[in-house]
Amino acid sequence: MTAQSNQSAYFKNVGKIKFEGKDSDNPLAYRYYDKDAKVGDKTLEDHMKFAVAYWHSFCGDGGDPFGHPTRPMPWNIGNSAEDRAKQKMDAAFEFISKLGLKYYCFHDIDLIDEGENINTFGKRLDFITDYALEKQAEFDVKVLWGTANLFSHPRYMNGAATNPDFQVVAHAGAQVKNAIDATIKLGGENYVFWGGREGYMSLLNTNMKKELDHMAQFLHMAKDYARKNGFTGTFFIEPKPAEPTKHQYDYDAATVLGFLREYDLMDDFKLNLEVNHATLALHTFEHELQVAANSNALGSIDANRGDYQNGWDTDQFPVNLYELTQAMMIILDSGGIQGGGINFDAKIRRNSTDLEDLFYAHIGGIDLFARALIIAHQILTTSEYKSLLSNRYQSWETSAGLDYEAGKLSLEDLANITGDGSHLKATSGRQEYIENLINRYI
Ligand code: XLS
Ligand code: NI
Ligand code: NI
Repeated sequence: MTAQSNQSAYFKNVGKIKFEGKDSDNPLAYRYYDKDAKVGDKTLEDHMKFAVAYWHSFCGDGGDPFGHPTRPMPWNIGNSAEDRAKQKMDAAFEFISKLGLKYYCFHDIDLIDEGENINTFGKRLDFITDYALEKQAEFDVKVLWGTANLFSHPRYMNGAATNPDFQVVAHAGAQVKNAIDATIKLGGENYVFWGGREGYMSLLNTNMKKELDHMAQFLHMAKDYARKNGFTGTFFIEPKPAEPTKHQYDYDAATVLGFLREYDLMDDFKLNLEVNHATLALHTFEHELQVAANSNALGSIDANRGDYQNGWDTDQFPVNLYELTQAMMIILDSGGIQGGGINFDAKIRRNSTDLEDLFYAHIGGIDLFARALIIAHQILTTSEYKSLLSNRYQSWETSAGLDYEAGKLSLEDLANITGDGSHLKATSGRQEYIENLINRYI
């Protein structure tokens, strides 16, 4: 803890995590994340804007459908919701500042328990956000994004903005209004919508078109309210194909972009892409990044990884350098993340029960991102990679190719140009050659 704070430390065995370089064998040090080091024209810290996810790190207790909580959470005691919320926040800010990070992300219900109704919850949010403002100032920590949890409470079992019952939609609206107020009050840079229950289990009881129209209406109302109240940040939609519903409306990046265009939301919304959600949709993460970047909508990232042997959102911390390097190549080449950052939407395993495990997990993830970014930058700026890629499309630089791209050719023209087709030759895609190139830089 810093000298200013009079709270007792929760992570007593851990001090401030420092950069010690790649030869360090200290498990509680950064080996690659030297936050002030420059990659290209930006520091590592500015490239990545790492955030800690309040829910996994300070609320998740290790319980699963087969077993009880396992996790020691010394902050989770106290007589009142207010006491518990303050202690949790003390632990969170101690953790974030010891990691040397600048951001966190939250759902409304992560900050404090809801209580008996939406009015109680509103008052409690006012209380805990007052405290959060003090902590943010003390530790120089900011909100990357806020959101409302519209999926845990039983009232949302049939959906929130897409609920068949208008009264539930109205309740969701009240909750989002409060969550937007909280985000604005805390200076949040972005606001996220992840549609946990926005989708369906069976089409037999679902009017899909009506639900999609309602969801779009809801997003417009949320955006209008936030703008009216001075919010200048970006709204993000976080795609996920399934879980908890069988068919999530925000299936993947391409689906969400189609939705945003259909309902005229592209000016205010971008995408928050999560690694494990991409792989659940049977895409690579870099595919999702590229789809978003194509539409100038690569807003933010939820960092984690899935498990290739099962089909769940396991939300593990990232460990795969080759895969992450490919992702960072897309991010760098498309001009970077727009407005958001890299939020560790990841949880330690149920049997990781030392308080320090949360540090190891984040240090590993942060170092991996730093390393992947440095390598990706080298590949893009010093290797033959970019020219290999552009050479593959060289034929488009001919006058016929340029005419095609400018829309000046017809199918008859193509038939004339190709003649009898006898001049076509096989051109290798050289995939293995390029795969080896990436590995050389790693
Ligand atoms: C769940 C989502 C969730 C969002 C925020 O799978 O990843 O954690 O990021 O509601
Ligand atoms: Ni997420
Ligand atoms: Ni997820």
